[in-house]
Amino acid sequence: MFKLYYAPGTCALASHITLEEVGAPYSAERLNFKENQQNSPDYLKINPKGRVPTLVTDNGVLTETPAILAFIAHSFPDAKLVPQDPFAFAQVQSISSYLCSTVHVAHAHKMRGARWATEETSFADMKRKVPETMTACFALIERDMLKGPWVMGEQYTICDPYLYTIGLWLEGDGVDVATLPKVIAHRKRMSERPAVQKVMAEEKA
Ligand SMILES: N[C@@H](CCC(=O)N[C@@H](CS)C(=O)NCC(=O)O)C(=O)O
Repeated sequence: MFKLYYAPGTCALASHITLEEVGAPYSAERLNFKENQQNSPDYLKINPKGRVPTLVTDNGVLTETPAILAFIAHSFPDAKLVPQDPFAFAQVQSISSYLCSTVHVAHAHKMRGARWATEETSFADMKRKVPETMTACFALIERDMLKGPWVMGEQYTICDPYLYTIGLWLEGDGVDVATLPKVIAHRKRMSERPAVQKVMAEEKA
């Protein structure tokens, strides 16, 4: 039995969808970011990073979305959420890492400037840059990374819920999604999946 800590509207959605896709036994524990629950003493004992997602497993605690997604996929091989072929799996990890370390970080400059600077003027400048950096990231994804119908082509993989999750931030980040027809078609395809519908309803409730 797994326990996923999440907050609505965050990158934890990718892990939540993936747990649902594979039919894993899990419970989902919602944190209230408005009350700063991610930094409560009790939560910091579980995840000292003060972030979501956190996945509590029988083997210990996992953080970092790419690691959690790969763990879930490998724990439920029948769901075939990662390719067998080593090179194809490395491609999955490459996309996952890009979403985690570049795209998510570009997005975080909108609300979380205090991670990188102290001056109010620096925050405003970082925020102004977000539409440009997110547009550039997603132009690359649209052109080079999304094979269609799924990210890796015919096989639905852990890249799909991850791209879907980060892609939900585009409008709020000031990106003109009309320039991203493949990404938007992928979002629609994802929104039709029962696992996605179930998790979205749960996170909105
Ligand atoms: N690299 C981590 C990033 C985790 C992360 O930054 N999560 C955000 C939500 S999208 C968070 O918990 N933010 C809370 C905070 O900054 O206080 C991952 O991919 O899992």
